[in-house]
Amino acid sequence: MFDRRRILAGVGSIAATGLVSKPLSAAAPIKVDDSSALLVIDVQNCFLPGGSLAVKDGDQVISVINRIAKGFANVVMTQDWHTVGHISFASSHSGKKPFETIDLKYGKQVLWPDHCVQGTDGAALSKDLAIPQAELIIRKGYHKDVDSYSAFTEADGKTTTGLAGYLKARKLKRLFVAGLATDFCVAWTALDARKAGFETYVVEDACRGIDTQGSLAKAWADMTKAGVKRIQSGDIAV
Ligand code: VGL
Ligand code: ZN
Repeated sequence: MFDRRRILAGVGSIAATGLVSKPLSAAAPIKVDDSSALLVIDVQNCFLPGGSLAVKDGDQVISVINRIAKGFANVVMTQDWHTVGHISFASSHSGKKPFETIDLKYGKQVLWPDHCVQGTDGAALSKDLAIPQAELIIRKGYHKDVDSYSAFTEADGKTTTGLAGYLKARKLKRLFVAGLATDFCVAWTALDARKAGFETYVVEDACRGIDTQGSLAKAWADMTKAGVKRIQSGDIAV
């Protein structure tokens, strides 16, 4: 005869050790290591509430970014940095309005309100970012006739910003991307990071999107297809 009490007691002791207490679906926390870098994309006044190209709830990324940045020894920030009369501005094309598109030599270009003009307050990084250890600020979009959403490669698909070379020289291989806007500069940066062979995570709750003409859904579809990992800030081990 088996001893029912003993069997039940055994089950109880397994539960008490914690072996069965975690749901099987919980993913392991993602560890930040010496080869990891946080890329903080375009957290600039123009993209924040009150700015000329304000991203809805854009300011909400700041506390999330400040929190996760504490876990990174390596942080790179980017700044959209346009000339006066930049080709991406609707005001540079007669009869065109912001959010319309035009065909340029290098492809389709969404036209934007004037934003992030070099040296202006709108182009400044948010004063609420608290990431003193950031090592590099990379500026992009400074060629008047070419836009650059990506922190790696301009919209002509060939002119490089030098970021891939910097990261490789520093032996940084795993990139965590956060900032504004999910569907433009974050997505293009993440896609180029994959093309350059980096392991790439986009921290969704540390980003906000513009979402014009289906751009946000398309950006996530493109990123997923390219092997970008879509994570939340809470997935990163602290
Ligand atoms: C951005 C539109 C135009 C961005 C920059 O930072 O996502 N979007 N320029
Ligand atoms: Zn821009």
